[in-house]
Amino acid sequence: MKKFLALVFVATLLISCLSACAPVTTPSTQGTQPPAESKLIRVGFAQCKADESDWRKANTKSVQEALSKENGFDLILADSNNDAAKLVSDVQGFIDQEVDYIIIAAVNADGWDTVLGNAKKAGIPVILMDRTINASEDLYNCWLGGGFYNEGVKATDWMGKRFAGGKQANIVHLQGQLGASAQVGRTEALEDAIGKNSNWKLLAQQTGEWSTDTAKEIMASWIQQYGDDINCVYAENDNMADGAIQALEEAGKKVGGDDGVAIISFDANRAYLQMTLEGKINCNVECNPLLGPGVAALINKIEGGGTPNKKESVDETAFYYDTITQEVIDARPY
Ligand code: GZL
Repeated sequence: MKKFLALVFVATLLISCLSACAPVTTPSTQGTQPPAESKLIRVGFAQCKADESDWRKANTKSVQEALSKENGFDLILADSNNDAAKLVSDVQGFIDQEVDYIIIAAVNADGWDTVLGNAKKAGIPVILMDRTINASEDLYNCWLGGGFYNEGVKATDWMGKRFAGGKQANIVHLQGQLGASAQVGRTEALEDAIGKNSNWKLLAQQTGEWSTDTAKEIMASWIQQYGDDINCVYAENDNMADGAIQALEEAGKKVGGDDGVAIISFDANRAYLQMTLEGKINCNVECNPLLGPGVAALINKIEGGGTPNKKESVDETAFYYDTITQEVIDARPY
């Protein structure tokens, strides 16, 4: 009998051990279905020009991915082709369609009072993404983007080191599309720094319209005019910095590095961080285009009855030819 009881005890112990080790099977969850069409939050997205630059492509993709049907949104994209008047009429079109929210990536900082007044009358919340505008703060719910003036300060701080000890800086300045807040902020930072440094001289300034080809043509004409006097290019985005580099190299000029024409750029897209690692771009200041998740969070906060801060700027950094590494670049999301 004792043997029998011992066997039962061991068997019981063995069964309980085996069941404790068995994999825990979670009940199979139904595939998550996006909400019914009628439940989706309809969002009108007025974009400057969806494919204008590497930055803009990454920005457009970020919004489309974050405001997907799976995430509960019905996103309608309007592309103004960088035409400020068309962008305003695109916003009016969203008001007429009675969307639930409007996102604006403004081509120009001016010209917003009337259409935003119409959005307010229609009770449609407006979120400014990326660019700021010159309009009363009660005409939009919030702004999410980069600090353009501070980006420019990061660049001019580096220039201060490059041209330390009174070394002459002869600068050519490729501006973004005139009137865009990114252009305004980055230009103001350079002009303020030039005013503070008597050894800095602005040889030429012109908009390259954010475009590689336009910047290349302008830079080629400046090389004809100023030749070897040019020792610094301040380009307000990566695409224009690339155009300037192409023109300089085709003219046989040394670019970047310790003793070439110093190249300043903005946006820090991956391909141009590679050029920074190669030493062709000396200082590349980040401007984060991945604003989609932040915009989706702002809309969800308003949907939930919350009030977002009027301004939410994203953290940004800068990269330098003599400290950047391939590991840093490989870890970057764009
Ligand atoms: C910056 C963004 C600028 C980029 C350019 O937030 O508005 O516009 O720096 C883009 O590349 O065209």
